[in-house]
Amino acid sequence: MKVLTAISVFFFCLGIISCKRTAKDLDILGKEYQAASADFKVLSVVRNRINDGYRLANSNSPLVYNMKFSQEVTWKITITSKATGAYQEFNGFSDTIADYNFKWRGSSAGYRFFSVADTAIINLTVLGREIPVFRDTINIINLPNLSNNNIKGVFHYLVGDFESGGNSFGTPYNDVSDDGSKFIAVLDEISDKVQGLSSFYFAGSDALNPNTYVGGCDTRNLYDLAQKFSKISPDSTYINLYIKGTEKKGTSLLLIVYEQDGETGSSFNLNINDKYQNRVVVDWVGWKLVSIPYSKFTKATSGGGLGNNELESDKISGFSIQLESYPDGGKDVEAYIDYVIFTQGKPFDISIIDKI
Ligand SMILES: [Ca+2]
Ligand SMILES: [Ca+2]
Ligand SMILES: [Ca+2]
Repeated sequence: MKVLTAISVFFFCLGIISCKRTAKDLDILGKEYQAASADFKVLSVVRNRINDGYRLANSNSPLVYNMKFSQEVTWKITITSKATGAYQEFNGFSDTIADYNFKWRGSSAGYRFFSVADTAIINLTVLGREIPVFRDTINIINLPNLSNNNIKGVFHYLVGDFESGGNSFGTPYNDVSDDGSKFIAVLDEISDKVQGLSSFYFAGSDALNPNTYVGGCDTRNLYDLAQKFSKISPDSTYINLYIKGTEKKGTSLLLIVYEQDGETGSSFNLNINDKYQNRVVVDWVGWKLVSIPYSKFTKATSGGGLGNNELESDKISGFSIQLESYPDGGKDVEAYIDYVIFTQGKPFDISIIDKI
């Protein structure tokens, strides 16, 4: 009788499942979700490098393990930075881990990147066990260089990462009719950042001259980016940057791209070259990756920009970020910025570095 009841319950459950089966149910019931049995064991582990320091750079091997388990099991590998909070995870179902189902070269989930001189803690957990079945630690002594690199058909050019010594933006400037004492444009090491040791903190007040304009900063020269980009559709060229909004609502960042139309080399004249803009209203709190196709930029509303009046990716030569109290003038505004990178082919995605 007990057996019959059990069978009835089993088929009753099956009945419910078959009536309302969804893709999610299939996942839950599927083989991919297999808990470790009581005698589960990690039979062998070999890391592709055995020393403490780890170069994840383009020319070096990514982090790879060769592991063998006593059974097929649902597993998760988490990688957590000791210093910065950077995090990544990989999931799978198998009795083996090798380079076809786990390979890491430094990608992260969320906004925070892993850093050089960081320590990464690696934990392998399996379904049905609370305690990791394998732990490892590596010291990251190098990371891939994306800039000026074409990876899986996506070209990357790093415009600025706001690291001390490597900052490619020039001296900031501000609306001289505003209260200059409130204008701050500095590399910031104190608050959280996306990449490296610092981001860029941009703050000011539009109260004294409420024309929405507060201040700005440009690449050191408006020809610094010349001849870096290919002649492809402006739909496939992306201006990407991480922006952190704060509680100060009403902050906007005006992104400006300059093109060398009427001249080449080490000169830039607004009267013969194009100038395009796109305004980002920073209406969120915390970090966010903003990616804008170049085709969404429009002719700048002030300060020259008198080229051939055509958006041309291969003519891009310079970049500016301006801080604004927009849409309403007169406010105290602020934002943090990090990792300004232009891409061609696809919008920026840090996970591409695992595919090098
Ligand atoms: Ca940075
Ligand atoms: Ca102003
Ligand atoms: Ca043009």
